[in-house]
Amino acid sequence: MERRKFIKSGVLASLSSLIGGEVVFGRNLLSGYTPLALQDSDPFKLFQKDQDMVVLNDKPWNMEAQAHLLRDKVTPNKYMFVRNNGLVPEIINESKWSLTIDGESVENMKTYTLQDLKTKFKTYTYQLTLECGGNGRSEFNPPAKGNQWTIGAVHCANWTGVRLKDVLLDAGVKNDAVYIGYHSADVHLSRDPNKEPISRGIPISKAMENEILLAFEMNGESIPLVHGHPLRMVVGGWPASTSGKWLQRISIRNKVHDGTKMGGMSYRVPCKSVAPGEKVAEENMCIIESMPVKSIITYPKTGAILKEKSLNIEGHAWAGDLEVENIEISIDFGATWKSVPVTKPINKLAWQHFNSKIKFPKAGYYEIWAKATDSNGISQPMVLPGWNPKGYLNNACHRIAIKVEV
Ligand SMILES: Nc1nc2c(c(=O)[nH]1)N[C@H]1C(S)=C(S)[C@@H](COP(=O)(O)O)O[C@H]1N2
Ligand SMILES: [Mo]
Repeated sequence: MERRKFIKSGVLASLSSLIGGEVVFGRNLLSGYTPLALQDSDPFKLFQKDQDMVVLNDKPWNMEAQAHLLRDKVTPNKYMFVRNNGLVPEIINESKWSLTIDGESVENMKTYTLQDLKTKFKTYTYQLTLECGGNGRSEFNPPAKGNQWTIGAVHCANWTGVRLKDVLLDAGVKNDAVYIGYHSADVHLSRDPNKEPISRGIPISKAMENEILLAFEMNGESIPLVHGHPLRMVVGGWPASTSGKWLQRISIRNKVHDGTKMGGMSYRVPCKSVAPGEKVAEENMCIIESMPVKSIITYPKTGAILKEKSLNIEGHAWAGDLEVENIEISIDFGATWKSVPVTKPINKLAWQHFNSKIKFPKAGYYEIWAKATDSNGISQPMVLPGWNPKGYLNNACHRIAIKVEV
């Protein structure tokens, strides 16, 4: 019998330092074997993303789309941005996965297996817009720290699951309930098991909306690992940081949830506008709720060269909890605007679409600007909206450049 060659202790020591911990059964490692932790981790392959997605960070993984990649009405996985605050959980046992409802304001603390959720409650599918609160951060000046998202941290997939409201009511919500907060299985960057990478939440009134889901499917399939497999909250219209991935526990709180990234500068903006670069005291920061009205031109791609004097311009628009009522397009740097039709959302909290023929008077360089207005009559600003320390809520008009060559 051929003798098996085990790894040498010197190699083992350097392996341990690479992995950042003891390889506990390292003496059993065969010499040719590369531990999974060190195997090639191409994020495009790993997460089944399109090669044109842009990686902003690898620890934790953060990746965004580009405007022209978001042309689909329902965003497919390969074009969905990824935002992680910590490390993706390594071991997920779907058959043992459970969700616990607890907190000061729960009537009866309860734990549900995935099977319980799927069989005890009615299932719904909604298309829901999730936009990272920091989408557009790269444009703020003075610059804000954090992932330098341009315009691609938004997606609108189909999510299938049970209503958060149905599960909360099944456990029982006391009269003094104010907020819910989520707890997840991802791992803090320090690997300290007592620290959560993120634990955010929403007021009880938002939690009771019909479209807020505890989802186990995305676009008709089980949720991909990086998007929260096997269970996640999906809160359309609010900063996507409220949509807890790898969901394990929801606390019904009798006060505003005080989990990681609920306080300080995280996902909060000055309650009153401040000058760019101004220091803001914590007590003057307010939690971001509904996201502002915004639109994106998805066709053509910026830099396109047209061989005709008219073209169908396509895009999407969304308005947090509200609806988009009007889309206007300008090809003369905002001097005149033309209203174009916008579809109704397929359900509440889903993005809406425009697709309209625009004529260009003659050959040359043009910019196409799009501006959406919500049902309260509030429009996107043409320039950057209010500066804030962490660079949230940039909903300035999207602009693309094209050349007409006939
Ligand atoms: N458990 C957990 N949930 C999370 C996060 C996270 O790091 N951990 N990131 C949040 C943030 S900030 C965003 S923008 C969205 C991103 O969702 P996606 O990666 O599915 O696009 O997930 C949210 N839910
Ligand atoms: Mo985010």
